[in-house]
Amino acid sequence: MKNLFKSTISLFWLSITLMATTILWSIIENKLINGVIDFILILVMMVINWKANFKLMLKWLMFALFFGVTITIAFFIPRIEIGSNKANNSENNSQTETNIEPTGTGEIVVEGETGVLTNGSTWSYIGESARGGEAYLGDDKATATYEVTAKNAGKYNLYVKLSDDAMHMDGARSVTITVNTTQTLKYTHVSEDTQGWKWYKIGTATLKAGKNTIAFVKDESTGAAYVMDTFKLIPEN
Ligand SMILES: [Ca+2]
Repeated sequence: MKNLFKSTISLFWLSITLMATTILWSIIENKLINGVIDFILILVMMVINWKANFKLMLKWLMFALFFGVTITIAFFIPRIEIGSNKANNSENNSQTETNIEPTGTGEIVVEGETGVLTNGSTWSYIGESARGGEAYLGDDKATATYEVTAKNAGKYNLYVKLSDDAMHMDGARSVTITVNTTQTLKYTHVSEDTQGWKWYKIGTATLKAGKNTIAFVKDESTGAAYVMDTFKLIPEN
């Protein structure tokens, strides 16, 4: 009986760990429905585990609920704040979207995963996901910085390749883009299901010959991230 109790305790902790991990994962990946389903499934699993001892089951269930609610309050609720759709006052901005990959002579192609991440405390990374190599900026002021070498000085059209799932408010994935710290462009998020990746034209960036620094800065901490596979700079003329 004592051994049975011990193995029940182990199962309990396994369930708790699974529940916490899957819920956290679902929050990070913005898959809220998965989180809810996982939570219910694990509760069901726990009910089956403890069906022989309802009193014990209820006790652990209460604890599990407490644990789940604590995680929700601590991590989830602060993250569903509504992203505001800030006014776009940059004269260089001319945001449009396109389903076809833009190309042009002398284009500079930069992969999202080649950037350097700063201020990405919890909800940001630069690296691989199931979608491929990307920059994923969730935190307020999370920044992906890229060194871009241009052969010629001049005006370039900036295009970004992004992923969205239409699950979040407009503005939740917005970023501010700085070029050589002097120019500012803006990606203003409008929620949609991109069904994979989609290209957006952001506006005009003026590059100098040689090294340039381009930084993408998340506008605020929201329940959604700016997810960028690639960006391109195509000479205007
Ligand atoms: Ca990529």
